[in-house]
Amino acid sequence: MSRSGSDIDLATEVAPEVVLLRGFAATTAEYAAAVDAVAAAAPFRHLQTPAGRPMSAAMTNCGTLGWHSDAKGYRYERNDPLSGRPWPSMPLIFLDLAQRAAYKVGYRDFLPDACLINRYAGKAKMGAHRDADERDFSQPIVSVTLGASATFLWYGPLRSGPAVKIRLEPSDVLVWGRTARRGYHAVGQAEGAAAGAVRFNLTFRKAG
Ligand SMILES: O=C(O)CCC(=O)C(=O)O
Ligand SMILES: [Mn+2]
Repeated sequence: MSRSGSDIDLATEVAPEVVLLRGFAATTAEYAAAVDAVAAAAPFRHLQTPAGRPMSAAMTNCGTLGWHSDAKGYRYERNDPLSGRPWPSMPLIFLDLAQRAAYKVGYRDFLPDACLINRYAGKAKMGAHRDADERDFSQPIVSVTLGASATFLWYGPLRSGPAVKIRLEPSDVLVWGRTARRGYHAVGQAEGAAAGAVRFNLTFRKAG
């Protein structure tokens, strides 16, 4: 990992090659407005797992590729299967945020082509998995929290066992790559979900 001394207080390596940039996505109202604009064109929906179960987090995408799941499996799609049209383009403020975060952690040429947007309301959460449907594992995952906080679990190379627990707050950005790129992780319910709080997560990837 390479980063400059001035970044030390902002960048915390919570596990090998998993770096938390606290408060990095500062202008959350602009990001929230961009999420709304994406969702107006490509609505949030509950995808089915390949086994036929609905996912509890609602999802949509922007960028040239969008993550999708149904009975045929996990994959990226160029068009939104709901509309048959291309996914909304990635807002420039998203691209800029993802590239600045990756650069801070030493990824100088991150050019994400996919941004999966997860919406966690009520009891929605995400079980242990790894992001493995992309072609280019030399590029990191840049993951942004908006709205409510939640506990993120980093398991690393094994799907179960002890996990590093990270409380992700709105504006926090988590970047993982290199030896951690295929690490297992999970996320709990949005804090305050019973009272209506909703968490959004932007997950930037180089998928194609
Ligand atoms: O919501 C999060 O913080 C993680 C989302 C995630 O791991 C994913 O979409 O693959
Ligand atoms: Mn993931």
